[in-house]
Amino acid sequence: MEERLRAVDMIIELRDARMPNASINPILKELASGKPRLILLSKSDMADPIATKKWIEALKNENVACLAVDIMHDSSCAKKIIKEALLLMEKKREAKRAKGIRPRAIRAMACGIPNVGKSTMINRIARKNTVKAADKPGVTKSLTWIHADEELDVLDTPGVLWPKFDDEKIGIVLAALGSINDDILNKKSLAMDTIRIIQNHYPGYLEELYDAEKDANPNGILKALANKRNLKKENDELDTKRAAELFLYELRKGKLGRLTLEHAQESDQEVLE
Ligand SMILES: Nc1nc2c(ncn2[C@@H]2O[C@H](COP(=O)(O)OP(=O)(O)OP(=O)(O)O)[C@@H](O)[C@H]2O)c(=O)[nH]1
Ligand SMILES: [Mg+2]
Repeated sequence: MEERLRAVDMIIELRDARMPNASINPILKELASGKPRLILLSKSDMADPIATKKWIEALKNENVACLAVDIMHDSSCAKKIIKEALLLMEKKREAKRAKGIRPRAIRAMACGIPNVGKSTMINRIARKNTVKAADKPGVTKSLTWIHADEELDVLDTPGVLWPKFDDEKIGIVLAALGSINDDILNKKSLAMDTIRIIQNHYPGYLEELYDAEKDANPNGILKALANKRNLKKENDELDTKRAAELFLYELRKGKLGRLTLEHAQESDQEVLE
């Protein structure tokens, strides 16, 4: 990717609107070496709209070009992305025009963690399914150029995760929203850690959703969910392991409502960019 960066005019960096901090690639800014960057907060249809608004405000305060997008349902989204990309490249394109050269299509590299929606975005701009996209991490395996629009070529790239071991919450949030292959994870403890995060940001929300006690702890929430959905073991005990799997599945699909796991004010402003 570093090698290919030399041949691109700009970067389209996708971050998940439900975890705009955990989905940052901290070295991308360096790698970009001054190239224009457009940050897209993807899957905004599943994120808390108030939290997304605050993230966009925080990014704009840092003078970063950014947009919250719902690539799945908003048909005007491709146009908005192309417009922002053209705006970012306008000076260079104008300089070409001044020399009598017709500017060629912008070459943009789509970057971001696995499963954030890079390939889906490219297909949406191209108005056809040119590259494979699916709801699991690691779908794109190679770098592919797509002539997505008359004015925009986009390089699809495989999602990249980088180690950020200093913050345990980042690992939890990435795993909770499906960016890490979860065959290797203990789902019950992941679900409980995630429930704790949601309880912090949205007090009472899960308790009400699952008819749990007001002061229920994460295990109590899983029990209430198991009870509500009648998930029981052979011995008739509540099956909190299956409840944990169901909880994670529904969270990732956005079925628990519009929830954001990381809020703007809690992250260090410096890392934002
Ligand atoms: N709800 C919703 N789902 C989206 C959005 N964008 C992408 N998706 C879904 O997210 C899943 C992953 O999309 P991909 O485009 O394959 O993600 P990717 O970033 O290319 O992933 P890798 O190639 O694995 O790195 C797919 O199931 C898409 O349908 C969005 O804006 N909203
Ligand atoms: Mg992909």
